[in-house]
Amino acid sequence: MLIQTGRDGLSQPGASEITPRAVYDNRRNVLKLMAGGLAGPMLAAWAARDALAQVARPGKLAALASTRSAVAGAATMEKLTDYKDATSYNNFYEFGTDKADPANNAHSLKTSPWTVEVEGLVRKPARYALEDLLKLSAQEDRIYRLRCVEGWSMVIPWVGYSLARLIEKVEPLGNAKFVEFISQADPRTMPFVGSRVLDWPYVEALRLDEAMHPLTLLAFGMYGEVLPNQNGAPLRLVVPWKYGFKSGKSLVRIRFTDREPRTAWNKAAASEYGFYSNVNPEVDHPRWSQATERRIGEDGLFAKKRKTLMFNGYEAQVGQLYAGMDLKKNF
Ligand SMILES: Nc1nc2c(c(=O)[nH]1)N[C@H]1C(S)=C(S)[C@@H](COP(=O)(O)O)O[C@H]1N2
Ligand SMILES: [Mo]
Repeated sequence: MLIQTGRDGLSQPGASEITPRAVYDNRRNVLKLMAGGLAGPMLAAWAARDALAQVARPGKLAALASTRSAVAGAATMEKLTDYKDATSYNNFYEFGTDKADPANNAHSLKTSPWTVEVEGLVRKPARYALEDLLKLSAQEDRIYRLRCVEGWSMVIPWVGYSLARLIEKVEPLGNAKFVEFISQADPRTMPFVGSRVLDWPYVEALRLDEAMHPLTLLAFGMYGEVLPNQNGAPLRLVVPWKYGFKSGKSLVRIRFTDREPRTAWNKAAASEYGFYSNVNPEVDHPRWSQATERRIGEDGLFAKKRKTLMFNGYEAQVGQLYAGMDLKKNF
């Protein structure tokens, strides 16, 4: 890197000298937008970019090039969870039920070659090689909270694009109402597949309009790199306004249906895990409250719990999807 000497002769360069031209121009555009009242989302996306620039190749996995996203998440201004925490405290039951199991065991997951079958009620069913899915749309940075039904949360910079891009490609038929997301279930590479905790493969599902919502992210990476195995490599869903379990990992099949699918957690305990599973501090889990959460990385002796927000803070963006629904009944 070229060290420039500032105008005053000391090594204090002016801002315009250390800032690449494009970045500088962009900053000016943001200021212009701010004057026009359009800056909220833009500024948030800008902050996301800045936050990301501070974590260079944290996991030393392959870099995944991405662009600033026009879809701003509510968590954009929050402190990112440390990469180490985000990759060592996980739920991925195919590798064990302890939070440390995925990081310890997921090295056996074979992520290449990888294909995703898109099928069911669509005009253009297709089998996509991972490479083709990666190229289907530009990869974007999205900072989202992930809030587990167990009461912990993280703030993660994901890399991916809106699932809507893929859905548009396959052209759902008029009678398609739901989308099912099916995870890999290979007992040779996933030691807990076959255990009795869940019915395998792990299945999650969304209503078609939820799946089409721009916030619903098909993620291929995090922290500027490809996904680590324990976080759902090589591709997963991230649905930021729902409890973490709605975001299926290591997906191999996406199926469009006319009936509400039964999902893995719903099959395991129907009274505890409903189809919608929207983050809702007013609806307790039958065995514990959902009113507060513990942010991973803030768990010192005096760390305060945080209040859980309706729809995990994304109410302005997704509240409309549930207008008129009784969210206590449709939990
Ligand atoms: N295939 C699969 N996907 C899964 C799970 C799982 O056990 N298997 N756990 C879910 C749960 S409960 C949570 S909280 C998130 C955790 O995602 P993270 O590892 O990125 O924190 O993944 C979800 N997706
Ligand atoms: Mo979870």
